[in-house]
Formats: sequence, structure tokens, C-alpha cells
Amino acid sequence: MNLVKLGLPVALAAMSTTAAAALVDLSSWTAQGGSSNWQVAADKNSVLQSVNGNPTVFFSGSNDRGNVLSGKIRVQTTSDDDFIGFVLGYKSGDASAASTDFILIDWKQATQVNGNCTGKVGLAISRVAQGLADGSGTWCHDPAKGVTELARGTTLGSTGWADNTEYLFDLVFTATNIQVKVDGTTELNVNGSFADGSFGFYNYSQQSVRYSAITEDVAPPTNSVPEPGVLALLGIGLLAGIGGVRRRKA
Ligand SMILES: [Ca+2]
Ligand SMILES: [Ca+2]
Repeated sequence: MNLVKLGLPVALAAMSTTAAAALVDLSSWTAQGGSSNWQVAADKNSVLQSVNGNPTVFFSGSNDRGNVLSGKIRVQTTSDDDFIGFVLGYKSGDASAASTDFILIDWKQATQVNGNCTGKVGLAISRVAQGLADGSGTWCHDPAKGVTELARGTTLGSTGWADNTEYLFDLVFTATNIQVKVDGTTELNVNGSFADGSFGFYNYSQQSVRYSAITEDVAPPTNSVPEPGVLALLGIGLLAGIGGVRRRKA
């Protein structure tokens, strides 16, 4: 085999091969939590949540750890300025359970004081240990009420979402790493230990939120750039091939 002619192209093709992401059928997803109305469109690939209520989740019911969920999110109204987002590692019943271990990614349009608790503008990731029943813990990310913030977005950490504006999102969910991209920019990249569970959508006190073009695929390697070891092996293969050609000519 001629490694110079065959080895490098074959190796590069193998590294760049990715399967086409599968469209997600949202008609099999389930709503839990506060008052809500998650209306799945006829094409089953888009859902509109229309109620301004307590924390609500719309989740897949499957174990999605190891996968990446992608799609679009848009608030289709100028009314209100509250929370939109996602949950990862959600298990059925978690919204009202006393003891939980799932991840909340929420994004608020504007800062708002609610009693002695302030909901901050911007995108954040938190670990939820006591469900979503206590709205004030979720509103202000209060660790004493089971919602512990892990990080805020790199560019959107204190920037709200815009009305009537569509954003592309990618959620990478593995046992040791979670990444959130918005319009292709990595906003959150958190290492840790993350429990099994579902992808879900999340709204709190925000109506007219549309999620669409939802796809799910196996998560890419955490670092999509080839590891140094892979590059070294490629280089050794290349040199061996060149050496072989030279020896045959000699
Ligand atoms: Ca608004
Ligand atoms: Ca509201």
C-alpha cells in the first residue's frame, strides 16, 4: 500500500465524516411544571409555548446524554421580558420533585426584582437540586433553594434576548462536559459530572416562545480538532510511506 497516495486522504476523510442529524418528532414530548400550553405544529418539528406562567418544561422522555440538540428559538412577541431556555438531564417528575440533579440553561431579556430576589438579564447555566416548584429559587438562581449557577455566557452573560428575533442554538450534552452555542458562538463550556436524562425546553413567566427545526445527533468529540497523538501518528505514517517510496527507488 502506498501511504503517500492513500494514507493521508483516507485518514482525513475518516476524521471529517459525520452522519446527517435526525429531525426530532416533538409530538412524543411531554409538558411538566407550572401552567403552560405547548402546541406542537402539524409538521411535528416546531412547538409554541403560549402561557406566561410558572416554570414549565417540555421534554423528550429519552436519555439524551451523549447527544447534541440543535435548532432555532424565537420569542414571537414584544410582550414581557422573562426566561426562555432549556433543561439537560431532566427526568420525568423533576419539575415538582424535592431532590433532583439536572441542568438548567436560562436566558432572561431584562433584569427584574421580584420581592427580595433579583432575576438577572442574560444567559446562564445552573445545576438544579430541588426541582422547579419554588419559583423564587429559579428566578434568582438561589443556591439555598437548590439552584446553583455554574457559569454565565461569554458574550451573552449579561445581554438579554431580543424580541421577534430568531437564534440558532446547539446544546452538547455528555457525562463530563456541556457546551451551549448561540448563533455559532460558544457561550457556555462547562466541565463536571452530569447525570443521565432528557433534553427539554424551558420557559418561566414568558409567553409566545417558538422552538423549531429541532435536530438531534450523537455529540461530536469534545475537542473536534484532531488530538496531537492523531497528528503524530499521521506524520509517522506519512514519513514511513515516503521512506518506503525512496527505498524502492534506491
Ligand atoms: Ca419583550
Ligand atoms: Ca412574565
